[in-house]
Parts: sequence; structure tokens; C-alpha cells
Amino acid sequence: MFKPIPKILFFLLVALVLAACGSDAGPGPDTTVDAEDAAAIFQKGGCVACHVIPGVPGAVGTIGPDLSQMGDTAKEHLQSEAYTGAAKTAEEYIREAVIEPDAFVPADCPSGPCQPGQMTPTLAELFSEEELNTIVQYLSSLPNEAIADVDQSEAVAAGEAPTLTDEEFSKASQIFFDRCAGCHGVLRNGATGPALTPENTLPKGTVGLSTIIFNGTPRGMPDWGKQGVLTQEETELMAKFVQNEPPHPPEMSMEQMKDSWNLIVPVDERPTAPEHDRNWENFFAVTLRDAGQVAVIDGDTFEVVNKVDTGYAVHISRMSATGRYILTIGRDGKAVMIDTWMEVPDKVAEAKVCYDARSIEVSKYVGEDGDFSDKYTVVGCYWPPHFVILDGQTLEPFKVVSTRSYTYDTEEYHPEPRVASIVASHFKPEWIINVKESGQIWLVDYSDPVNPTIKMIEAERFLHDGGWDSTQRYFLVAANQANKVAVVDAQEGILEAMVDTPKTPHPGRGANWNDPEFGPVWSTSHLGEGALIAIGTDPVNHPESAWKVVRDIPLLGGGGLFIKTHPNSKWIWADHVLNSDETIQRSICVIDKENPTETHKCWEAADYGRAVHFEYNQDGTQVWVSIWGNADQPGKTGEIVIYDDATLEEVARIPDLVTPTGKFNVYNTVHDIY
Ligand code: DHE
Repeated sequence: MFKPIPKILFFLLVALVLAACGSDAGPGPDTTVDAEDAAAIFQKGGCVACHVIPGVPGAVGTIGPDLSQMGDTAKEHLQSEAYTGAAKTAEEYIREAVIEPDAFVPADCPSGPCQPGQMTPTLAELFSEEELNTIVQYLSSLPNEAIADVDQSEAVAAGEAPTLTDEEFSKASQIFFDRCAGCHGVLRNGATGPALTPENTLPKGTVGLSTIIFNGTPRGMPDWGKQGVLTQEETELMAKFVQNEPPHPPEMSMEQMKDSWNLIVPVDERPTAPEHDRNWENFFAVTLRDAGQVAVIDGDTFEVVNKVDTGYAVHISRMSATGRYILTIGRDGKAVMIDTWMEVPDKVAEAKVCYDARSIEVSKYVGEDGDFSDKYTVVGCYWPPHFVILDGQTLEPFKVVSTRSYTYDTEEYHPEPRVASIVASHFKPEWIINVKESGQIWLVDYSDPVNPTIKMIEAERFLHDGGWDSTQRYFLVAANQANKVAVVDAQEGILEAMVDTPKTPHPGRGANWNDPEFGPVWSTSHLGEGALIAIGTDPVNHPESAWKVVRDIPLLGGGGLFIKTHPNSKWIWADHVLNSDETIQRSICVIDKENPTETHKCWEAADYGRAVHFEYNQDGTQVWVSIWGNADQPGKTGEIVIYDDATLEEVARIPDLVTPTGKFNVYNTVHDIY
């Protein structure tokens, strides 16, 4: 618990240090600073949200540089050749850093070099001259041993939450659902992003929170303001909203799910054979995120065969076990089934089984225990936190299972354990369902889906995305905020290993390849740093490398979301979608599997937007990359770039698609080829 230092002592401490600083002791004749006043000014400026500032309650931010040694740091930077500002003294340096932050952008941010534009330039308008002098003097006095030991980790909440009108509150709730809930949770308890409950947000204040929301952070928080997604006004609205208690969204009953069920084409009215001559196994289902559509694109001819209205922001597509049906799930919790055999592939069924969802999978097992291909579909929901089993031919929902449970480590009740990735086993009638907040991996036996057997495996918190190893016996899933990958042996039904990784692994489904030295490996890239790692996956023939990070290959920077390879390819492809640098976010890299120590080549896939997600065509000869543009900018809404995998030459572009993101080839998705 933070214990405030008695005011008089604080006052003396800072005065003492400043006196010791001699002629460097700050502008103006008054060299004493009231530390409580300084703390209030830092709070007002929102500085606590991004910086560690000794003696200031709640100033434990790790986005900007740690200011604990600021007096010394300023002098060092002034002497460095890299310095680009106009200051001559440490005090002038600090003043310049506050009111004109881009005059010199230091390389001292906790997760790498700071970025221009990261610190708000509006503090000059916010602070009076007197306030500015106070914080310049305070910072000049650092390091200050007398306050270095103050425990400031638990800040005292700074005041009341700002009030919002009903209209503002409802607008902010919608923005939060659209943009923020995925990472921070509907109830804001935190997951990929930190918890945004009032005890955490109030001390940061409206200005501090606005700065983060507008400018983003190097650790993966998008720069919503800079991207033009939120206006300055909306940014401030969100900063105020998150200082209030989160609203509790409604539950959803089976009756509501059934009411939403729409069987558009009954099974007996569907084609009994493909009604076209196209190679439907080489179709791609492409998410057109902000159009609320999925494009079905012919992988042989690159023609857009149909754009199917699916609902809001489809997140992923998966294929039925036979490949005939494309199953999509949107962030609105709506599952849609598209029949690829129709003359013009279109949707044949849909059902909304939650308000917020990210995953969908099918039953794939065929064997001694029965033929379950195309029999069931399962949807994993973020809100309400549950999974729902639906009929695999009609999407009629019939079973809902809550994932509300207890955290695996502290055994505390969690009201919102969300369903992240789901995969279907090929050799058991089983789904592997990853429950994010409780850190449990559920092995769900669907052979009797009304009475499912569930084995709960303790793993790690904030499970997110993952994929099979090349034998499809082991499932590797990122516990991204814990910087770990959990490995489940689906054959034995046990946790096989827990592997430490660089910051925030984000594999998509990962990439399986043969390392020349370490044998079969599975790879992931990372949101938090520019690193592509390889984890050994062959405990029988390569026991010394199994479940260890055997390669750590540098990429251009963090912000990586997806990688991909194919057994016929010599490359591993990697993106940097969420990097804060505009050039890097549209750059892609390939790594040569024969020489996996560095990137072979990196290049910009477009001159706008972000390059995101890869998929191979059926025979593994071409790679598709999405350019995720802006739905409001004609000509720059997005496109797909297709490369020859052998030569890395561009083969074609499919232009004018609205914000394409994920792409799923029918054949590769059915067979889990990645
Ligand atoms: Fe995704 C996969 C959740 C942001 C595009 N995403 C997944 C999966 C989960 C998930 C749980 C694994 C599904 C599976 O395998 O069953 N994604 C989330 C989030 O919670 C998060 C961080 C924030 C949010 O609010 O959604 C998020 N995801 C994004 C994006 O911003 C992306 C780039 C664009 C978008 O649609 O919003 C995006 N996610 C994807 C894609 C996949 C995915 C393309 C599937 C990758 C694959 O190859 O399987």
C-alpha cells in the first residue's frame, strides 16, 4: 500500500537535493519544490500513466522512459551526439521534453526506442508557467535517494470518476465493445491488455488515459487517434468512460439463440454435387472486416466468386471436415454457413449464439468411435462466456456450456473466462477449447454432445491462439500475457510442457517446419518484440530440443500477429501488423528454412495500410497477403497481394477489397496445413 510521505518531509527532501545541485538547480530563484504539489501536477498532466516517477503516487507507467534518474539522464543526453534539441542545461532539456517532446526522441522507452508523436505535445497548453517550473525542478532533482524507496505501486485513487450523460455513456459502451473489449475484457478485468477498472484508471486521469488511447503503446495498444479511428473528442470520451464502473452486458438464453437461427436452404434442397466447374478445394474465404462480408475467391483464377453478407467483423473462417462448407464467426457472435457447391456459393444457415465471439470449429473425427465429419459445429464466445454446440448441417444451436469458473492458479471465481481458440482433434471425437482468463485448456468429448465429458487441464492465464504440431498430436497455444506457450498432448490428454517465450507470443496457428539442426519445430512471432522463435516438437527423435526455444530470429520489430508456411515451401512468412511504425506495419519478411538465423528478405507489400495474415493456395506454390486499408478511403480500402512462393515475385493483386484480413484456403484449413 502506498503511504504518503509527510508533506513537510517531502518538501525538505526535494529542497535539500536542489540546494545541493548548485548552479544547475533550476530556473528562477526559488529552488524548493513542494513534492505534493508536483505530484498533483504530474497527475493532472497524465504523466503517471506512462512514466515511473519516484515519489509520485501511481506513477508506475512503462510506456515512456523511467524518469527516476531524470536529472542525470538529461545531462547525459545533452552530451550525446544523437541529441537533436536546442537545450543547453538539464532544466532546459526537461522543459523542452515536456512542451516539445519530439525535439529529441530518446531511445530509452522500456520496450525499445521511443517513437515520435508518442508523447502528447499539448502539455504546454495544459500547464501554467508555475506548474511547469515545479515539475522541471522536481525532475531535475532526480535521482533522489530519499524518495527512491517510497512504495508508489498502489496509488491512491485520484478523485471521482468524470460524469457522462446517458447518451455519452451508451456511445462509449459501443466504442468499447467495438475496439477495446477484445483485449481488456467486457468487464475490463484485463487479458491481452491491462485491467481497466477504476482503481487502475482513476489515478491516470483523463489526460493520461487520452494520451495512451490516442497514441497507443509499443506493447500493442493501437494508436486509435493517430489512425483516425477515434477523434480527439471520442478519445477523451473513452478516457472518461474507463474511469467509471463497467456496465454489465446481458446474458443470452438458448431460446434467444434459437430465435436467431435462420435455415436459409434446408439440407434436402442443397446441391448433391458441385454446381460449377471450379476447384472449390482451392477457394479462399477472405474476411472483408469492415464490410461485414466474406469474399469467396477462386484460388485458381483469382476471381471473386461472391461476397456473402455475414454480419459484423467476421473474425475467422473454418471449414467443415469435408471442406464443402465454410463456417464463419463474427465479433457479433453470428455463425454463418456457406455452401461452396452452390452455383454461386452463398449462405445456407446462420445463428447468433452470443454477443461477442472469436472462434468456430467443426467435428472432424472419423474412426472406430463413429463418423463425426460435418456433424457438429462449436462456437466459442467472449460474451457471454460460454461455448455453444450447433448442428453441423443446419447450425441449429442445441447445447450451451458456461466457461465461468475459477482461475487455475489462485482458484478465484472469474466472471468472464472467455473462449479463445478451438481446434478439433483428428484422432478423437474431441475439441480443444482454450479458456482465456481461467487459464484452463478444456478437452471436450463431443461423442455425446448433450452430455459432454470435459477434462480441464491447468495451463496458464490468458490463453489466446495456437495450432497443431506437424503430427497433429500436440497442440501449442500462446498464453500471451504470460509470455509462454502451453503444449497439450491431445493423445494422452495431459499438459506436456510450458515454454517461456519472448514478449507476447501471437502465433495465429503457427508454422511447422523442419529445422536443419533441430528437426521438426513449430514457430510463433510476437506482439511485444521483433522475434520469430522455433520450438522443438519431436520428443522421440530430437528429445534434446523438444519443448525448448531452439531459434530466436530477429524481425523488423514487434507487432507481429501472423506467420505461415507450407510443407512445399522453403520459407516462413511473417507480418508486423501492429507495429507503430507505418513502414514496418506494411512490411513482411521471409525466413529461409535452410538458413534460419536471420530474415532472408523483408519488403513493403503496399504503400498504404497494414500487411496482415498469410495463406497458401492448395498446392503451396503461392502466398496471399492482405493489405488492410481504410474502409473510408476509396482506392485504399485494401487488396490482396499474391506472391509466387518459389521466386517471391508478385503474381497478382486483387484490388478494391474492403479491409481484407484473414484468408482461409479450403484444403489447407480442412487438413490443418500451416
Ligand atoms: Fe484475432 C484468430 C482473438 C484482434 C484477426 N483472434 C484469433 C483467435 C482468437 C482471436 C481467440 C483464435 C481463433 C481460433 O483459432 O479458434 N483477435 C482476438 C482478440 O481478442 C483481439 C486481440 C482483439 C479483438 O477485439 O478482436 C484480436 N484479430 C484481431 C485483429 O485486430 C485482427 C488482425 C483483425 C480483426 O478481425 O479484428 C484479427 N484473429 C484474426 C485472424 C485470426 C484470428 C485473421 C485467424 C488466424 C488463423 O490463421 O487462424
